Amino acid sequence: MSRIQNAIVYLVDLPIVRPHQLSMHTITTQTVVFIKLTDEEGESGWGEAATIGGASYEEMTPEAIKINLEQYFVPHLLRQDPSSYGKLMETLHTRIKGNRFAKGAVESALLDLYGKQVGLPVYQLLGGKRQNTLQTAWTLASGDTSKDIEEAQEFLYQKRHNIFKLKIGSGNPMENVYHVLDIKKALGDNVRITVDVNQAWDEQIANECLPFLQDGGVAMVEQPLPDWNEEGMKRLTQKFSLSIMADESARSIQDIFRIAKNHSADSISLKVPKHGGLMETKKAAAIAESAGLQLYGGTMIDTTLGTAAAAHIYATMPTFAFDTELFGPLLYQEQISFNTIKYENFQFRIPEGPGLGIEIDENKIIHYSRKIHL
Ligand code: MUC
Ligand code: MG
Repeated sequence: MSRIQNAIVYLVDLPIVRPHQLSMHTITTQTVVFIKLTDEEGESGWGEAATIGGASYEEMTPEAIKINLEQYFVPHLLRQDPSSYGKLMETLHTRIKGNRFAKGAVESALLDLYGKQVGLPVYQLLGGKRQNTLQTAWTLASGDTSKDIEEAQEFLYQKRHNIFKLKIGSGNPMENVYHVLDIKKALGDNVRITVDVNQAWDEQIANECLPFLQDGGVAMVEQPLPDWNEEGMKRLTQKFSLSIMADESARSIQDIFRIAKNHSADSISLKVPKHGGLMETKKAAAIAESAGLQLYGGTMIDTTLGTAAAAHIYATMPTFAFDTELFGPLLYQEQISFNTIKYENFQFRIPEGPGLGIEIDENKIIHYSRKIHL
C-alpha cells in the first residue's frame, strides 16, 4: 500500500452569500482549515475543519488548528499507511489531547486517501450506505424577518428546503420569539421550524420563551442554555414537549453518554468536527440511540468537502428524527471543488466515491488562502 509522503495545511477565508447571524458572531467570511495528504503514487486525500467566528464558537481557533496540524499531527502521519486509519487515529487520540476539529480533518483526509487507493467510497469503508439522499434544513439567519420569509419562500418554491432553522440567540429574546412566530405563520403548516439559541439564554428566559415557541408549533430548540448548564437543560427537557436539543454541550462521546444517562436533552446534534471525526460521530450516534435520544445531522457550515465527509457517515446511520442541516455549500459564494453536491426535491444526494467523492480545486484554495504567515 502506498504510504503518506507529504502533508500540506491551508488556512482559507471564504466569502459567503449573505451575513449569517449567530448569538455570538455574525459570519461574513467562513474560515476553513484544509489538510492534504499525498501518497507515494501522487494520490491525495483531503480533510477540513470549519470553525465559526474564530474563538467565539469553539475554543480551537482556525489559526491554532493549522499550527497544531503542522507541528503535532503531521509527524505522526508521514510514512504511514492510510489503510491503518483506525490505528493511526488511535495514536493521535492517545498522543494529542483535545484538538477534535483537527482530528476530524485528519481522519477525513485519511479516509479520502484510502478510499481513492482502493477505489471505494468512504461510506463503504464505514458500514455501507442506508440511504442515497438525506433531507436537509436551511438556516434563516439574515437578522431580518421579511428577508428571512422571502428567502424561505424562494427555497420552498425551488423545492430546495422545507425545514428551516432560525438563529435566535442575538438580541431581545421575546422580540426573537415574535420573529419566529411571524415566520412560522407566513410559511404555513407544511414546513418544519426549529430554532437555535446557541447558549444565549438563562433558564428563566427559557421558561418565559419556550411556551410561546411550543404553542406556536416550533418542533425543536437547539442549545437554549450555556453548554455547562446540564441540570437546567434536564429541567427544560422534563418540562416541555418540544424537543430540547444538545449541540455545544454534546461534544465528546463522554458528554453524550452523560446526557443520555441523565436524559438532559431529547435530541443530539451530531457534527463530525465537534466529535473529532467520522468514526467518533458514529459512536456518538450509537450512544444517543441506546438511550432513545433523537438524532440531527448537524454542520459547522462546511464546504463541499466537509459536507461530503458528514454525508458519508450520516448515510451509514439510522434515522435522523430531525433530518440534517447539510446546507453549507449553498452558503458559500464559490465552491472549493470542481464538482458539487446536488440538492433537489428537498434532499441532497450522498456524493459517490472513490474517497469522499469531491474533486478539490486546489488553485481555488490557494487563491483564498490567508497570505499573512503566523
Ligand atoms: C450551530 O450551532 O448549529 C450550524 C448551522 C448554522 O446555521 O450554524 C451552525 C452552528
Ligand atoms: Mg447549534
